[in-house]
Amino acid sequence: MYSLTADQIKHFEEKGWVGPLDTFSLEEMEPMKECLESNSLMVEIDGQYTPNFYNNVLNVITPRDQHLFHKPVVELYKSPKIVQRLNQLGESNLLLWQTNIFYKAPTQGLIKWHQAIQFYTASDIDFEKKTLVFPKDEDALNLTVWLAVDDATPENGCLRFANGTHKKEFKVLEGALPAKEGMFAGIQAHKSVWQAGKKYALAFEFNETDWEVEEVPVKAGQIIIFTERTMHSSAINNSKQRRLALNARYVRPSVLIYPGRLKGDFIDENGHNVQRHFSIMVSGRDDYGINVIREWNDLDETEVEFQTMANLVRYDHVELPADKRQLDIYGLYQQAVEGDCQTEEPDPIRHARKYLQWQAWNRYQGISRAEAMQQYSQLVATLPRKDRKVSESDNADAGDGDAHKKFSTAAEIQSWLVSYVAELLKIEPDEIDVTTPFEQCGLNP
Ligand SMILES: O=C(O)CCC(=O)C(=O)O
Ligand SMILES: [Fe+2]
Repeated sequence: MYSLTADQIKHFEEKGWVGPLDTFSLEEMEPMKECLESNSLMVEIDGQYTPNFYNNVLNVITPRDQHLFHKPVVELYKSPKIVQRLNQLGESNLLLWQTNIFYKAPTQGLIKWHQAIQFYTASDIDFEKKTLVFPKDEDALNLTVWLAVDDATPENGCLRFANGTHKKEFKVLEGALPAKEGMFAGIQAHKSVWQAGKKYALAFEFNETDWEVEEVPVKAGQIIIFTERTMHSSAINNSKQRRLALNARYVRPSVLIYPGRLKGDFIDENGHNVQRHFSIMVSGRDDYGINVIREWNDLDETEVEFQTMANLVRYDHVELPADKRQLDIYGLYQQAVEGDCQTEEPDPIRHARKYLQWQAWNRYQGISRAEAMQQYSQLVATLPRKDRKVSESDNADAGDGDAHKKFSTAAEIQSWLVSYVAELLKIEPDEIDVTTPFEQCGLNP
């Protein structure tokens, strides 16, 4: 039983947060760490390197809700080591509804003072738009569990809390802070995704000198739990290494999550389409029936395979082939995600590449999205891997442990590819003629 001591509960009630709490060993953290590292790509935005994460259920680049697709992430947040402690603080019926990645590259990462509650009861896209509707006769409860993936220190920008602020709601100053100076402007991934296209960010009437501020260093595998009202912030990463952390939010099932859904409005406050979003009951039961609650996402096998293969391309784990087949990959991807091409024919002279891509997409006109997904997966499976880092679901699909093997020669790569392709085509490996290019192995339409 992972329980909080009476002193820890008192600390939480008085200060609005408790931690650091020993929770996971480094070995227990490893699958999640490996998963996030292989499913991200460092990109340069405005001169700063930042990881891009793609959400395979919501189909958008975002550091949010990776747990909807990646089991190593969700498993940690469903763990009794976390949930039993939350039960002591909140109540027995809890839904896990959101996770976020906070990646601070060196010299980045200032996060200004904020209270989580305002992000969900107002919004920085539209102050009327809400993410959570709390029942009128209940105290709002939206607990955050912040998990350190790397050690967080005062030098690299660990969390700071303003003790006792959870007992107060701070006034929101509408239209006072331009979006580019908002809370999360110090983290490129958040700025370029969450604040993109917005005019204003949330701003609070809050002065840190009025409060006792406490900085909380945390070791990898430890958590901090805090409430929806506790004011928190974190400083710039002044170290030479990244500072990676993951948080999750939990509410009671009586809280309506994404109320717009009921009216067919699936665009949330970050501009993400949440039609396929779901919450996970991590303890107790749901007596309300107002939310989309599932054990796991609704992607079928074909789509999981497709997303896994698309991640290999997105995260640069495969060598892309030269032109024609690269265009096939593009065309199949578009057909799989969007169906038939509806866009206008680009000018072949002025936008030559766009025109070729448009043509490639149109080549698959009329085939179903599932068929396009299958063809895409088969095609990507033939591409040589750049490294052997693969996602968890990909490991599971390989099923024979081969996914961990390191290849050092072209012959080894060829032999692995041949057996893999043979398996896909349901033929014997020696039926594949390795002297002719793979295009002739029946993988292409
Ligand atoms: O990781 C950080 O520094 C900030 C995290 C945060 O704002 C949160 O978990 O709500
Ligand atoms: Fe926060």
